[in-house]
Amino acid sequence: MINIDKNTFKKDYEKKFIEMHGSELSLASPQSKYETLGALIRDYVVEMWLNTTRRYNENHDKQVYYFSMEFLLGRLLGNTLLNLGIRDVCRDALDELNIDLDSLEDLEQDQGLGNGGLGRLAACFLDSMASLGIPGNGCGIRYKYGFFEQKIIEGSQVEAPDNWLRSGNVWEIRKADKVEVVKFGGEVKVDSFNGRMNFTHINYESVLAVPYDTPVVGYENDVVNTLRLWSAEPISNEFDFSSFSRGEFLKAIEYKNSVEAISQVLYPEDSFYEGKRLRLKQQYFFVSAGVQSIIRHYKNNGGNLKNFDEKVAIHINDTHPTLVIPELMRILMDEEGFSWEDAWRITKNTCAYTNHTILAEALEKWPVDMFKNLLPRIYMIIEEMNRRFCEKLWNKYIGQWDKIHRMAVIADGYVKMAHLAIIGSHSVNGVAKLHSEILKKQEMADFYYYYPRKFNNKTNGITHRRWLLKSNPQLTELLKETIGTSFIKHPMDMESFESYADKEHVQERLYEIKRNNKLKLAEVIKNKQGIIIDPDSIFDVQVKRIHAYKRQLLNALRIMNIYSDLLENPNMDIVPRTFIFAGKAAPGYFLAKKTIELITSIAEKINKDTLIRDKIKVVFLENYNVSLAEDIIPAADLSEQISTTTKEASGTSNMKFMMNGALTMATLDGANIEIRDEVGDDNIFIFGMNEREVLDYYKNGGYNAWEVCNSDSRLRRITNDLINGQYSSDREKFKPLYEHLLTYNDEFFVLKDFDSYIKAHERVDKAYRDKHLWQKMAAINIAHSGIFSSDRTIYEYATAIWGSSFLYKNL
Ligand code: 26Q
Repeated sequence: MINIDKNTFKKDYEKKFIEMHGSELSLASPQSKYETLGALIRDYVVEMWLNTTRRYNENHDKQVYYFSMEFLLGRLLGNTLLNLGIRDVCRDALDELNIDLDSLEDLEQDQGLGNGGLGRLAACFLDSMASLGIPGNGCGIRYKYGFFEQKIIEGSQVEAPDNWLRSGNVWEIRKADKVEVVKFGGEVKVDSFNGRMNFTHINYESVLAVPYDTPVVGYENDVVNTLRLWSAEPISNEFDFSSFSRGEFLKAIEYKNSVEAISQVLYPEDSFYEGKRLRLKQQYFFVSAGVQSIIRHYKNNGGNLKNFDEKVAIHINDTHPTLVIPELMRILMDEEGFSWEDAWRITKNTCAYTNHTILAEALEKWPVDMFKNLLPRIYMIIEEMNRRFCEKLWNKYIGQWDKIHRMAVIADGYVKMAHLAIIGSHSVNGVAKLHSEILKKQEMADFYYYYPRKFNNKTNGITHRRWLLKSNPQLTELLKETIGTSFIKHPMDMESFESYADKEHVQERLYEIKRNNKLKLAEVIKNKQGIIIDPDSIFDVQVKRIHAYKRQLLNALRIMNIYSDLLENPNMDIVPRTFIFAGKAAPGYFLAKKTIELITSIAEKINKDTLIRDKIKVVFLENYNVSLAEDIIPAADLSEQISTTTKEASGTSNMKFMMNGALTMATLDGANIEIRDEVGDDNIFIFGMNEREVLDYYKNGGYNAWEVCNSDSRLRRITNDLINGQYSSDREKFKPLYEHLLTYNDEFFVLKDFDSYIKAHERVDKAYRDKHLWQKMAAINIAHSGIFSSDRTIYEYATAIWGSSFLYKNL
């Protein structure tokens, strides 16, 4: 623990300021005050960081490496202070210097190196690993530009680059002495020596991988783990300056640019795969650098590669880092002289894979020609893995060529990454119970029957430190006052809050806290977009990536329906509502962008209609990111989790909302099912088709959107409003959405679930009118949210998959 009092902190801060800026603190800019604070905190952390690393090395603890293309950390200052246990001291000390900690925290740029759920999950996992004292490391890419910045211009999404490193990053340390070299292209020379085949990679292009380390501070436990992100740089001897004088100027620049492109930008694609060569390059780049550096460290620390798998666990976050498997094989065989069999055993015991989606369009597969050309040796290894695997299949499934073809790693001219990940790992997991079952029964059934014991479930979680302690201080206070502080280290203890659910004074407090959070969000919305919203209306929130399967369109149609009702009857007695949306669409995803246009058009129309007297308001908040989520989620009354059943692998915002006392409007999809199981049917609003009905439609067909539409006058009216100029003078504008729903028989069944959605919202209105009932339901949700702490999730990964040692069993 850092033991520091206010006065020492003040002195340290003033000293640090002068050291960095050589000028008077009283005249300083806010940015320089923020940078000083960041640098000071980093100094505090460094010693603990060194100690943690030293202890891991001395104990030869088993290390976990979480490989992920995305880490969506958000801001680090507030949470680092919180975990160090010095946020209050720091706040008081700065107060005395007339500096407001909150406004300094607001100056930090979000570290937005992720698209959505998968990237944020990786960030929550890092926090939980450190807080449980698990020797755990993150490994990823230091994108120069993170996830794009979204601007809404005339109602449409416009993308701008996220230049998050513009003013530097106080949290990272460039480790110039820990660089690795990654090789692309070229050919493989094969010869044999003493009966052993030798593979030599020649004529390749080298890229320098430079690591930047960020400390990951555990909660009040002296643990500081490491997130290592790799940046691509040209190798100076290949970027040969003498070539300039030989007139090869362009070639040299081309080399430099092509290398730097590798870590230039995060692909803004979520749940959709495109066979882009640069993305394959990104994948091999960070995987190769990561695996090489793990092995280098392992050997330097006296480790014997024969028992590598006993001392190292590598986790593969979706298929994106699957090349870990052939890369580890390559190093063990080509560089360390292991036999195929030994290398394979070690690799399989080391690696574990998590699947995050069942959407077919998200499954990665790479064209063989592209693959071979970029990674010739890795391709050879995969070919051999495939050959051996298919041989086993032939022996087991004699004559079942279809099945063997379906399961092969290389087929139809593609390398199938999920198949590679499954055969090369000892564990394959889904991220919620339903999702894991669907993987076993449907998507990966062939593999499940072949390897029944590999498959398991690890329901996702979220770190309650960021999503409760940090983002909702007043609720945290109430919990401390009622049930004590044990829930902080043991989130499952939140369950004892349930006995307070009936108590009127607690209900009152919950109401007040929610109202304060709503006022704060209303202020944010006013400042950001100039819209005034009513804090006494229901804050009805859907924030997440914009995607057809998540069905923002269903939500939009409902609002259109309420609006037409109000136009007919302006005095209709409804509970006032504020509909809040936020989320980014992939830049090339036409229908998602149209959906944003529709929502902003509805907002435009409704918000200026004075006849309905502020009964409803619609807000689309620009540029959804982690920091905005921290403002929105604590202020929500209702959380919209309305994906087509079977499509949302888990969802994690559903857990964040629940923990903050929002009630959930949900289909029985992903982790919503487990939330329902926790709180009971009376404390959640469930609607829509179930798994069986949806799967039946997919299997047997029979969905007819026209029929559903024509038999419901409300649907006829609102679908018509999409094309009759009601929301845009350009009648063509929303026609693609209309056609998607009707002409193309929408595969996500929006119209089919409409009626049941409306009815569920009538139940919401009824419950909300009873203030005590609503707060009681909220309390029950809060009380049952502890199981969705990522501490629980990580505990399960660590015990059942990684075999980690623990410093703290915070459960
Ligand atoms: C793949 C290939 C090429 C380009 C991009 C991609 C790509 C990038 C990101 C594919 C998928 C993603 C992200 C997926 C994701 O965020 N999935 C979500 O993961 C969460 C954590 O498990 C779940 O809660 C969500 O249900 C799931 O949608």
